[in-house]
Formats: sequence, structure tokens, C-alpha cells
Amino acid sequence: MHSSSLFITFAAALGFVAAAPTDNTYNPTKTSSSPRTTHTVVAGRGGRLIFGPDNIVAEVGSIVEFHFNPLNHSVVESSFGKPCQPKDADSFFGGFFPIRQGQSDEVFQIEVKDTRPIWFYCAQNNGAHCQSGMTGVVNQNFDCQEFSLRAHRELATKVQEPGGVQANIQGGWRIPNPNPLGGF
Ligand SMILES: [Cu+2]
Repeated sequence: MHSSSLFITFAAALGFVAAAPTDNTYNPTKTSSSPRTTHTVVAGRGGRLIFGPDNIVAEVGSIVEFHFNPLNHSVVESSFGKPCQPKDADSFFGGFFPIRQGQSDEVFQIEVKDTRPIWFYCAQNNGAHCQSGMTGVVNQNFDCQEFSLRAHRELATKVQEPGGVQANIQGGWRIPNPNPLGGF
């Protein structure tokens, strides 16, 4: 291998390491210049196959906190064009929350890292939740109806494959419900 191409390979490897997520530790006591906003989303709100709300506007740095009502919902990150499937190997996955009544005593939090839309769905296949409308978005581009939640949901109804999951809970924090008396 020519020495310059070796250098480029080496630099690319360094860049990859630098770009990899390094801090996946949940630290609620971490101080910051302004308090973080938390946006609450309830999976299965009102006993329906929905996320409520399902169209969230959230500033960069804020937290979206998923709560779970019956029965056995989940949350996975997808992409606009491929509903009901994880976007990629790094897509967040909160696992399943099997409960019969009330709400789960655990929640799943994600951080809004940039202004791009974050598409998500429930991967529960007993009842085809994603295909039945259990999808949502953070920071939809409201200027472009081509990429609206409505259009995404329309695509989801046509998905033939079961909803996909990740091998592990990842991309967020599954923690005890910080506000268990908050209702829903
Ligand atoms: Cu569900």
C-alpha cells in the first residue's frame, strides 16, 4: 500500500473512533447551563394503538420520554421511507414493556441530538401495531408534506413484514419512571 493511502486509511480509522458515541451513561444530576425539557409520549394512550402525542416538536438537547400503557408496547427508531424497521444498527430500541394494567414502572428516554426528524414505531407484532398506525415522529419537517407523519403512516399500512427489533436495548436510557404519579 502506498504510504499516503495508508495515512488516509489511518486517519479515517481515527475519525471513526472520534465519531463513535462515547458516553452512554445516564446522569440525571449532570449540571448544564439550562434545564432540559422533557417531552412525554405515552405508548398505548387511551388503550389505543397509538403514541400520544405522536407528532412532537422538541428542541435539540431535550429529552423525549416514552411511557408505556398496556399491552406490551415497545419503541424503535425507524426512517421515513422504511416504516416498521430499524433505521440502522445504531437505531434506538427501548425493549418491550409487558404490563396488564396501569402503566409500566419504567420509561425509555432518548435525547434529541439534532434537528433532523426522528421516526419511531412500536414493534409489537401481535396486532401489527406499527402497520395499524403506531408510529410517530419528533421534529417532522412541516414545510414538506411529502415527508409528513401522515405520509409515513400511509407507507406503514403497506408493510408486509413484521415490525423489526434490535438485539439489545440501546440508544437511550431505560430507567425507573421519574414521575410515577404523573398520571396517564
Ligand atoms: Cu404497540
